[in-house]
This record gives sequence, C-alpha cells and structure tokens, in this order.
Amino acid sequence: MLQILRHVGDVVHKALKYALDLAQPGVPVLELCEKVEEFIRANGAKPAFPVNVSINEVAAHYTAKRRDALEIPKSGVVKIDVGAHRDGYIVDAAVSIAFGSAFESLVKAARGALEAALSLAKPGVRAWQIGEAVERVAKGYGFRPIYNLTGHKIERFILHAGHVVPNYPDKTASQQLMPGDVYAIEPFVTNGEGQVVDGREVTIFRLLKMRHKSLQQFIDVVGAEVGPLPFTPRWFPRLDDSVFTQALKLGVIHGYEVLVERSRGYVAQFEDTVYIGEEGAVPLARTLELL
Ligand SMILES: [Co+2]
Repeated sequence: MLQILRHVGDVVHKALKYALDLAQPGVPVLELCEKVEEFIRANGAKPAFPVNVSINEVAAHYTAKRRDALEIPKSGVVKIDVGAHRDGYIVDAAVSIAFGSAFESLVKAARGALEAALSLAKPGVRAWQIGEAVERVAKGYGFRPIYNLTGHKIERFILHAGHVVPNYPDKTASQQLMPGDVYAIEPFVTNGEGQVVDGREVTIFRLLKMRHKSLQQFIDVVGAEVGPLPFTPRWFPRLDDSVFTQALKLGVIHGYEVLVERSRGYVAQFEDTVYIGEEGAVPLARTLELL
C-alpha cells in the first residue's frame, strides 16, 4: 500500500509543480484544471476529484465549469487542490499562491501551519494537538484558521473517512494517529472571521445511489468512470447539464456547495497527505518541497 501511495504522491507532487507553472494572471481556470487533470492521467493515475482552483474568499470546492470564463486574477490568493488515486489509493494535496505582496503573509502563515502540523504528526499524537499547532501558527501571523474546515482520514476509495484533523484544538477530535493510517492534513488560514458558509454554486458532485429506475444509464456511465469519488460535469461531454440537474433533484447525486469565507476574508491553504509510519509521518506529495 505504501508503495502505491508513494507513487501516487509523486504524481500529485509533479501535478502541483506543473500547476504552479501554469497558474499565471489571465490564464483561464478551465485550462488550468483540464491540463492538470490530463497530466495526472498521463502519469499512470486518475484524478481523485476535479482539480479545485479556489480564489480569494472562496475557500474550497470550486472547479471549472464547462465553458468557464473565469481567469487567474492579477491580485489575490489562489488555492490549487489536487487529488489523484490508483486503485482507490488516494493522495490529496494543495498549495496557495499570492498574487500581490499584500497576500504573501497569509500564504506564508498557511504554509507554516502545515509545516508545524506535519512535524507533530506521529503515532500516539491526538488529532486536536495538530489543530492546536495550526491555530497557534495562524494567530502568530495575526490571522485565524478556518474553524469549520478540517483535514480528514483517507481510506481506499474514501476521501473523507470519518476521523478529522481540526484547525484548532477541538478536543472532540480525540483519536490518536495510528501506524498505517492515512490522513490529509490541510490548514486553512484567513484574514476574515474564520468560518466558511455554503456559496450559491455547485461545481463538484458524487454519486449517492448506484441503482435508480429512470437514471440507471447515467449512474452506469458516471460510476464506471469515477466510482464513489467526486466528479464534475465537464468530465462527461456527452451528458447534458439537464441530466445532472435531474440526478441532483432525485437524490442520485450529491452536490458540494462552493465554500466561501463568511466575512469575505481571503483564504490560503496548504495540504499534504501523510502515511503514519512507526517512526513518524511520511508526507506523500512533499508539498513543502514545492515552495
Ligand atoms: Co485537498
């Protein structure tokens, strides 16, 4: 398992590096998402979810729509969150880029929070202790963590496998990290109040039902491509938008709302997926080596 995860981690590392090169002001977000997803496929893995490109006060869950006109801004904070898998073994990692010197310290704070979190992650440590370190680093820079976003345990074909890693010392996250566990650790830092709320848009979905009398063909097409993992309509050029709307209405798919910082603060995020070994955490995407 570790061998496959290391391979997938390497693909994610290279995909993020490629994304960092591509993400320049004026570049279409659609082009960025498609090129990075194609890179993952060309390197022996599959996207574990659509590439997320979340800008400024958008914290997470935005991927390009079909014919999306959105571009990387000249000024602001851009988060690129990439997941890949092989046979259901998932690595999830993210970087942030500051466009304009005003946002550099926010990005530095998020990177520093991930660094502190990773140095703590080892067997026996409780998840809330990692959150304590994340909040301390965020506040040290004069910012706040996003209190209602968390890192998450990953299992085969399951991106969010129950146990969470909070971004503050939330004592309800009392589980200890155990050898063999895989966790995505993702500090989010903001110059806003530190809460995300649902935005008005949905660009990412996942299948909820594998059987349905009128939508079985839709389920079969989507399920064959992504199984239980998240997807976006642009991955299915032959399926009309109306069938996704219908599937959503009938509870066949779930839609993930775009998550927006409530006070419209800007948000930065860094993420890596770690394998908890006997000695300590193995960062699979080596995010901190990227920048
Ligand atoms: Co992620």
